[in-house]
Amino acid sequence: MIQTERKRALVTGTSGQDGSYLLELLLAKGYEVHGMIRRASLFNTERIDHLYQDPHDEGARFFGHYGDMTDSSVLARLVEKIKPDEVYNLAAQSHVRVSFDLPDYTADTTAMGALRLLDALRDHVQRTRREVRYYQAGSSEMFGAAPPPQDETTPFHPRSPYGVAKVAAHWFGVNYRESYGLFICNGILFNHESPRRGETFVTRKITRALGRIAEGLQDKLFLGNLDAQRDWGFAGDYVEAMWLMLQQETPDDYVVATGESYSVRDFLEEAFGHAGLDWQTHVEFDPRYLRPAEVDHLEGDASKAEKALGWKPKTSFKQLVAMMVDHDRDMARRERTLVDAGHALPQSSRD
Ligand code: NDP
Ligand code: GDR
Repeated sequence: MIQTERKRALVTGTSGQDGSYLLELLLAKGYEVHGMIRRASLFNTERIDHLYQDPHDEGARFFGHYGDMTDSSVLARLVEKIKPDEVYNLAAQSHVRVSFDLPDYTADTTAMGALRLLDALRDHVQRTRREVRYYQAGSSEMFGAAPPPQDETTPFHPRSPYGVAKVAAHWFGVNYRESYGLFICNGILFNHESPRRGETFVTRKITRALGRIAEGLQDKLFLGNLDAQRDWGFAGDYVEAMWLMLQQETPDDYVVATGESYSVRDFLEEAFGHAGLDWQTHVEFDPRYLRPAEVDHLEGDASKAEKALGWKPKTSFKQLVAMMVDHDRDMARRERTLVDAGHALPQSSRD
């Protein structure tokens, strides 16, 4: 019997929201997956701990490696050592408002990091003549001020250091594809959320606070601009589009979105409504959460992805909100039990 070799994937940003869903997808498809993890003084792998496999075990298919997008030598070493068939570049300083505080670092990880990885790939492919397929995690933030609906032909007009860095990473990808014939796909993904979403993004900030409010653990939620409109989908659906892009005959760039947009106020209405609460009695304005330049309205047209990849979102806005609220109410109930048992929980100020 002919034994076909397993596909090997290298994923940066493995410990993030999308990394965790992509890891599940690739492992379910039989891949050997190598995840790049950056060193932190505390464990930062909570989202992927359930996927941990002892590398000593025969049959282990997930392997973690220390690395950082700011360190070109480790990127080159990982590509050489792993010899991946597919590379998914998900690592980034991904918080838009924080990118105004950390513009240099954001550009270094998000734009230059992508370039470093592409360069490692280029050397590897030129030397070994192997085909390696590369996915770049681009963002609707690249469209910024361009009016909706946005698709692959919409000109970019980014409004933050993060958006500008993602535009650079996008064009580095296009340039390396055109210059060196590499198989590079740029995904242009609109906002996607889940119960694993970082707690400082607005959807999760709302559902976490809502759970705690329902359990009497906090009373107020401070937010910035409630008028911004976003096209929110479910992260679990979106990682499938990433994988599909790399399975095509030719590399291309695709918008991935639901085609519907809602304001932050709509999200509050839907989330608090699902829990039978009135958001207006709990939400207060804090100008700290305003951005120097805002992106007002994102709504994607993903018809190209539907036609070429056969991809469509499976989860509706209503289902997404309910999933996040139910998860975070459950989390708050557990927190309540600990508090009732006399454990004082520290309040996080990182919002
Ligand atoms: P997260 O912020 O949840 O995850 C980002 C990941 O990048 C984390 O694993 C993080 O590590 C890692 N990382 C950050 N800086 C570095 C660095 N210097 N070196 C190595 N790793 C680093 O983002 P998401 O999972 O939501 O998004 C994945 C990618 O998709 C990002 O590039 C994001 O910009 C992009 N994107 C996201 C969208 C969304 O709506 N979620 C939409 C469009 C694009 P650690 O865990 O240690 O912090
Ligand atoms: P975004 O997501 O900037 O779209 O980037 P975020 O959830 O941070 O903001 C969405 C909108 O909500 C408004 N907002 C607030 N945002 C936060 N974080 N905190 C608040 O208190 C708050 N109040 C109002 C914002 O002004 C904004 O208009 C996300 C990230 O995942 C990027 O990495 C990704 O590329 C894009 O989505 C697509």
